[in-house]
Amino acid sequence: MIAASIGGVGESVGYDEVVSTNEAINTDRIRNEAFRSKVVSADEAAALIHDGASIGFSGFVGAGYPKAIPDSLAKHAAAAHERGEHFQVNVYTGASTDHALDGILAESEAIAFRTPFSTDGSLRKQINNGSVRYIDTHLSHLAQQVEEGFFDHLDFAVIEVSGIDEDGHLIPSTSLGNNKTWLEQADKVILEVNEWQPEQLNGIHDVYYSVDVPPHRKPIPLVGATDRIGVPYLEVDLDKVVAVVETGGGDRNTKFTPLDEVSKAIGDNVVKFFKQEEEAGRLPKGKLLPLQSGIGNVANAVLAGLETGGYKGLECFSEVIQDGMLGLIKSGTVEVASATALSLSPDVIDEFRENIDFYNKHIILRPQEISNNPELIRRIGVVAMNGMLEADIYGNVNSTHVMGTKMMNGIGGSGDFARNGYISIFLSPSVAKNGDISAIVPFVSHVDHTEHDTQVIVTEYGFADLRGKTPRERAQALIAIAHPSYRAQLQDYFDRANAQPNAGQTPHILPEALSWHQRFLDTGSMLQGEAE
Ligand code: 0RQ
Repeated sequence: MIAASIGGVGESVGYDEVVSTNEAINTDRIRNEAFRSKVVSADEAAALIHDGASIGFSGFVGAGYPKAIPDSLAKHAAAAHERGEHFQVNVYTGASTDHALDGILAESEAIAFRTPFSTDGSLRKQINNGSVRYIDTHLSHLAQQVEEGFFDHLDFAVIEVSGIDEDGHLIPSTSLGNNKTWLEQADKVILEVNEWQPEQLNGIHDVYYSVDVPPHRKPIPLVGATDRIGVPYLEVDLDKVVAVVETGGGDRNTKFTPLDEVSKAIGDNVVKFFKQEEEAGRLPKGKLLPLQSGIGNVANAVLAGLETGGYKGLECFSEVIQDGMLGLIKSGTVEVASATALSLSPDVIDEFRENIDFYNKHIILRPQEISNNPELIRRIGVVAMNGMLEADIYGNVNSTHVMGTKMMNGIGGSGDFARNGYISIFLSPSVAKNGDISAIVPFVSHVDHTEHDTQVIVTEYGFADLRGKTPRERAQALIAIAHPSYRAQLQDYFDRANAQPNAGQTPHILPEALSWHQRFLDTGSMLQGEAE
């Protein structure tokens, strides 16, 4: 067991023995008497939530989600169902949470509606069988759209914090996400004070409080990725706080798969592209522009690849800080990383905790309406790098729907960054499922990012620089980075499409455009068989 001191409380907690979140914990993190007087058990707090409630939960990519209330709520729902009563809630978050929130609520059939992003397998099944209403939303949009009344009014905010100070300010935990907006918009607030979260997180956050809705919106005064424009705490109206629960459970902390050859090659190709841009004077030499890196194994591998590129003092303006980024900060490759969540795997969480004073100087966590803000992404000139499921020969990208119909995770922040970035890069291994699926197809089966928003596509076979290219030129660049086993097939499709009379600006053979996906569904592979 690895034991480490939780700052400030002088106790030791083993990270591989996550404290049962429903056990009574008596923390000294609640330093305001008015809040302390509202402490109840998780079960008591969950019992306040009614059937049909719309709840804004904290949580972003496995970081900073409430650890105790979802479990109690799931039990509450299961008991109601046993009594033959209806009990379901509407779940709003920052982004994905953990099985301990999405999974157990889904398994108790307690979720009626979910937005904006989820990666949980149990919930994915319910989304795809239609039993959960899911709205896949740009992460920068949700806070403002809830404020503007595009969604249901929030009945509850259930927010994890790492402490409450003497003045009643909330010290956020490992993610800020939409917490500011949920606290402002919800009628009632339930707080979880989690003593597993390091107290030294105090000071790492930058919460900007003046984002109004139109017609009162003003420019956000952030001109560099490393600027601080807000306060390091969240505010809440004490009168709205109906319960405070003390918890001690750890974040999800997903383990990344070790770097394989394909991911490493993708990372190397991104660096080759950067070197080309530096040589051409389109990116500052040795410094680049602030980087955004998406979620997933490939995005993480690309960050690791930057180290070998010999860069020092880079800046990141991203949404999640994952393992790869922490390594870059440690080596000096990255000087400062701005994001909305800190989502680290067990392999590096101890490294973070042991050197938290160092990392706090190099990390800024912001609300996601700031980390993903189109105005800021455009102003700062962010280089966006996101994973994809597939791209078509003209550069349209599908990030969300497997075979055009089944939801994978959601668009997340990829659209916020791709549409507004200085350069927008999409990354993928050239094939999935042991070669049976090509990542480059004649026509994507679902469009998340149009050809107008994608500029560079990278596989292990190279990068396709689509800037300044016509659709026909883009097709040749993309076929060149497809997996060799699919290149002839793609070229054949393109040549025949192009040879048609009146082939148009963007040639397609319409009855064949989605035939690769149909072939996969019928035969288990996109590869053309002998018989065809
Ligand atoms: O499935 O694990 O069952 O084998 O998809 O694929 O190659 O490991 O790539 O982890 O980078 O994820 C698009 C899902 C890529 C991710 C996506 C299968 C493949 C594997 C994962 P297995 P890889 P990654 C910032 C930005 C949208 C949100 C986003 C994502 C699994 O990047 O969710 O960008 N992006 N947010 O086998 C069927 C295909 C496939 C396929 C891959 N064409 N068809 N399955 N897979 N390609 C962060 C936030 O927004 C919070």
